Amino acid sequence: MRILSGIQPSGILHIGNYLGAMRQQIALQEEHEPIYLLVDLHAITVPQDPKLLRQNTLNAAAMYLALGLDPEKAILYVQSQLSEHAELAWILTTIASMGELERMTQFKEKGRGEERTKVGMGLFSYPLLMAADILLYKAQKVPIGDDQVQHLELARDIAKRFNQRFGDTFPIPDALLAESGARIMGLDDPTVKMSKSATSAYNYIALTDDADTVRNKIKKAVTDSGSEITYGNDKPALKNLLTIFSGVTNEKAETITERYAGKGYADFKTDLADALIAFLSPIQERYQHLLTDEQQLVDILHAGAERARPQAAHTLKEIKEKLGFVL
Ligand code: ATP
Ligand code: LTN
Repeated sequence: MRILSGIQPSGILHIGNYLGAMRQQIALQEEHEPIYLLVDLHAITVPQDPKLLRQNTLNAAAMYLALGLDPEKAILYVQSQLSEHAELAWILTTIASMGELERMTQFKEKGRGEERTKVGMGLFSYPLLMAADILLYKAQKVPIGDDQVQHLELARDIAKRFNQRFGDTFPIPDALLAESGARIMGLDDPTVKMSKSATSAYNYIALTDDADTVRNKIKKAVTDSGSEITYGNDKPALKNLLTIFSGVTNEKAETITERYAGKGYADFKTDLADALIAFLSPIQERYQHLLTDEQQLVDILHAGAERARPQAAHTLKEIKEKLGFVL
């Protein structure tokens, strides 16, 4: 079974990316040979500083490895290194309609504020590039956070339409959502998802935040009214903090709440910050060490692309034949 996902190398990675997507992605390497893409072609749909994009791509590779990705088991590479992604994305623009792309909430949100005529074409067609990533490998399972489900549904529709028009080609991919953590909310606002593009750094815990920053951010995290530590929808801010606590300690949320019977938010927050720091510090040590050898990272990414290339080329050839291109 083919598993594939992508992550944008466009800035910091946060605990939401980890609990919602990366944790599960890395666990899947034990039974399958999953493919994980650093999707730089997606990242440039909003303006990127070239130097930063390059560094962020290497940083994201280092973070995957620091979190436990084994490049012998999983295939990790940079999307732009295989031109098949862009080529298939073009073909898919002829299968999808303007209407279905206009309905994508991420496009609507990211394009908000801009004059409609100025919203980038890339931002608009972004989900087709994601569909191309998935279909190029005939992936069946796609481990993603909740915010990507709509894009995956579009990929499913496109796969079905292609199959109808040109004959059975693609399996219909399913989303794999984390049991807990598929939607980590902002620390400063539990009604919106934690996001690296948030205007305030108090929205997220970056995987690279140092101990003082973590303590400070958790201290400032908004909480609900009342003082009891309970897990439920009536306390969305606390529920989110408990999901994070549980995610980094592997304890059940109920086990954690039992410990705080009769105690208040102050104790809870101190311990949550400690748990996060204990979780993050060995990862950060490995991460910093990996970044000292840039060439090694580049080599790992090249090797990943070379392992994936034959299958990408094979699928694209099959598609071109079906479309009637002269080969
Ligand atoms: P951001 O909003 O932080 O820019 P994104 O979804 O636009 O995130 P990526 O960084 O590429 O872009 O996301 C990588 C993976 O992390 C995706 O599978 C996404 O669904 C998941 N993810 C992102 N934010 C969260 C979150 N708050 N909770 C759970 N999963 C998340
Ligand atoms: N659009 C996704 C990243 C992404 C992806 C993919 C996810 C690009 N290609 C293929 C799953 C499968 C995002 O913004 N997080």
